[in-house]
Amino acid sequence: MAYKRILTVQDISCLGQCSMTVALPVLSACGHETCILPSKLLSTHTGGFGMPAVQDLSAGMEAVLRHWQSQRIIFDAVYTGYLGSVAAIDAVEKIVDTMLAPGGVFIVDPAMADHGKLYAGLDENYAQQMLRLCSRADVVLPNLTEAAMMTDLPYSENSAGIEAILDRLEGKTVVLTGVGNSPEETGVAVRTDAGVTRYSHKRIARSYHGTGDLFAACFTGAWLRGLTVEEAASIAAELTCRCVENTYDDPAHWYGIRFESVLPELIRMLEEQ
Ligand code: PXL
Repeated sequence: MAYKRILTVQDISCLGQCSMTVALPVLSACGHETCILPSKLLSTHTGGFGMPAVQDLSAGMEAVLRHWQSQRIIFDAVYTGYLGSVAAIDAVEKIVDTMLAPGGVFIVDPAMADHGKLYAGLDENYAQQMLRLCSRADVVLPNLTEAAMMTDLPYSENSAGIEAILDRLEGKTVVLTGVGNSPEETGVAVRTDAGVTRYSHKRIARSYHGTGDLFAACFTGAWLRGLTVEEAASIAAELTCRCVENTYDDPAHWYGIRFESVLPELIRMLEEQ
């Protein structure tokens, strides 16, 4: 398998099983060297624990970049998730401009909105800057809400209008999550130069924070091992579904996705490829 040096840039939510605390173990389980650049420190994610304690780290990011540049550090891939500030988006652009290895790839999970609205604490200007970052990516991993924002088309919870969204994304490589085919099924639509491929799996009537982050990290880790975009999306969807099942039985675990005990399954799936 390919062994890549990946830089992931996203926040650290100290508690809540999302962003960096998911990406790092998943990318390591996929067998890659994983470097991190935290954009923000939050006591929890912003989805249900009240007002988290927040420390913006964008000044620190600039200092890290200066040091890395002085050491001529480069990465095979840069993969971003929730960034949380326009300054962090700007820092990512600098990294992509100056620190990607020849042939290196840039993967963006916009991680800014769901169910038709922006995450708490993010504003329209942030959304516009994130859309600009998406336009520079080799692969974008939006959910339906974010894909509607990318295409300037209306969002619909039941995936109505998805064909128009996929048409408008022509020419890009996009892995679109949460595409429902029926009340019982949900899935992924992959748009590449080769056309659109869809995968569906059973819909579990709960959603957990970190599910999108888990999907994005699995996709990134699998794709960078040399799988096709379609193969990597299919593995990421299956694994995410297994982790949701693994969380469903535990009502006390409303705040995050229990993925840890499912990581051996991810490793097995990858080894079978
Ligand atoms: O899972 C996405 C995410 C990441 N980081 C923070 C969040 C969220 C979603 O709400 O609040 C801080």
